[in-house]
Amino acid sequence: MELLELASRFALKANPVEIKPLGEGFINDTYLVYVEGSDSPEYILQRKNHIVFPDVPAMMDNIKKVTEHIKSKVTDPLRDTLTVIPAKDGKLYFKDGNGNFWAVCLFIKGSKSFDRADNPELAYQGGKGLGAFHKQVSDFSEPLVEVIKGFHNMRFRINQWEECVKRNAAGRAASIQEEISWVESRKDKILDFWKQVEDGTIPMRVTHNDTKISNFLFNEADGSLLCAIDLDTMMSSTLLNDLGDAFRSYTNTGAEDDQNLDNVSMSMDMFKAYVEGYMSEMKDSLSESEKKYLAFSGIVITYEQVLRFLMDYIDGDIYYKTKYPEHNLVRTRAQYKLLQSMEEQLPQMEAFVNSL
Ligand code: ADP
Ligand code: GN1
Ligand code: MG
Repeated sequence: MELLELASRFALKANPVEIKPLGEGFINDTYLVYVEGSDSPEYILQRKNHIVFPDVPAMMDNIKKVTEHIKSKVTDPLRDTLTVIPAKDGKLYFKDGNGNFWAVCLFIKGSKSFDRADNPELAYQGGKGLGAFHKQVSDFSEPLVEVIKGFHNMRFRINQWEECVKRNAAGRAASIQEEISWVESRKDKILDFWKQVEDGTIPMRVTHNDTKISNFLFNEADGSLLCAIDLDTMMSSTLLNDLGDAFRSYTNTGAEDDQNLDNVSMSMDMFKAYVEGYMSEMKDSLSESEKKYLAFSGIVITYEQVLRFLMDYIDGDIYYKTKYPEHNLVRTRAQYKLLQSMEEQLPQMEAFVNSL
């Protein structure tokens, strides 16, 4: 089916006239939609990956409920969160003849996004934005569907990892023994931490679960944070997962898939700025256990990302979009370099959090 025809299945304000690809997401395909009578994009059209998200209707229901909740709290409901545009039949998605699921939301004008934080002010705004988001959803009490089973559940991930290495689906395990040992040698430490989520010491809350910098929109005019986007993975989790994933993204001095490992390290300046921004919104709402593990959360999620990229390499590159044959291995090594940098700087990171 033509993209224009797909877009026309949704309740747009005018006929769609042009569609352009957008973004570098690893999971979905994202497009800008232009309509009659307007020179700028009015909507975002996305093919939601139904292999990764097995129940797209339930996922869209999550997004609709949470964004409606946020809209009731903000000053500009059309810019301060996503707006889901239903299909003409009222559903929150359209399923095409090939079994693909499509969804549309409003394009937020005057916004911009980043792939990397190159100054502390941006990191501060990002942290403040995540804090504001956590505050907005803190009293959302309806149950959310678990859109991806065990998504940031470390015990689930480590079990999945062990099965993956045993299966050795693409026959690559023998050539990456060193990389495998990076994951193996840290399993116990990560599970020791995770036990505190399992026994309730660290609370479950409504969280975003994909808080990399490109999943937030900033105001083009003044650089302030507008809102969290890419809400597909919203579900119940610990907010430490959101913080950890944000540290993994905002503090990296290199790219997530940097081939030059000398570029990659954890920037203490970005970490401090991000935490300051976050605390400006959430300081009084965190439990003692959340504060205690705040700095460590970066290690947890970066470890998980090493595991996930390497697992996908072992499986034969079936989950993440890749641009070249060894891409997942390059990603693994770059994330491992970041993990080591976080491990080295953990005492300073913890001291900073304690000083606030
Ligand atoms: P993906 O799943 O491919 O990562 P995202 O939802 O994160 O898709 O969107 C990719 C990029 O598209 C974002 O980083 C942002 O630049 C832009 N974008 C997405 N949604 C909107 C929106 N509603 N308004 C403006 N820009 C958007
Ligand atoms: C994926 O969809 P995108 O590109 O925002 C992934 C995240 C990873 C991230 C790594 C549903 O995010 O979990 O952290 O890539 N999303 C899913 O860049 O697996
Ligand atoms: Mg994204």
